[in-house]
Amino acid sequence: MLTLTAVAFFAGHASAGDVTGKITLKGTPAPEKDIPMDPACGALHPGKKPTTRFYVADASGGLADCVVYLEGAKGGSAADKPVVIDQKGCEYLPYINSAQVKQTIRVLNSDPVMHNVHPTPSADGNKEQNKAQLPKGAPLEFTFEKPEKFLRFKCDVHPWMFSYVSIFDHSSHTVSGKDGTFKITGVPDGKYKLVVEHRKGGKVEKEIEVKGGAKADFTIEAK
Ligand SMILES: [Cu+2]
Repeated sequence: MLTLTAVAFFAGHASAGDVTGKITLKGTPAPEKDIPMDPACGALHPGKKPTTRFYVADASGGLADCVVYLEGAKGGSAADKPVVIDQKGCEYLPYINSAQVKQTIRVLNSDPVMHNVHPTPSADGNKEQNKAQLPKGAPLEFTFEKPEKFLRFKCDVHPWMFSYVSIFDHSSHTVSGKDGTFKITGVPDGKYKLVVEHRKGGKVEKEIEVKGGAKADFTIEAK
């Protein structure tokens, strides 16, 4: 009986799989800071005090909002769906995103207030733009031509509003979820450098070998 691997070999197809793992926060970061929202935005958070979102970890230490990618990966699947960022309660959701070059980044306004969406890229070839968006206004769309880490979106009306989108020229990237886990799908067999970057906690990396998949866990130290 042929194993699946043997079938793939005889069919002449290289094998591929998912790269998965979990990122755990070590140590205790400084407490998040209260955001002094204006009354119109503050009213969208009844009974709550919005805070910064520098370190978002669950009870088990699983660290969200880490950008995870294969360094130097090539090509991969086309990014046919947009990355969607909402403005809700005068915050950008999600706070951390990843996208491919030329992939549509669609920014919504679910708020009853006006926002002004202002990406401020730093890589040559990525265009700074600045667009007002009416309350519950039509979506705005952005694309970027060059790879860039943590490309900042800000709102010129509300100086506390930020979102960061890391742009890649390949499809092997993702952002860790609420429980700190991640999954990069469809990675061809081979050796790679798997990199985890947290905007405040910095960068860690591991050499991995994908053979129909791979698993690697990481720790980020609070700074
Ligand atoms: Cu705003």
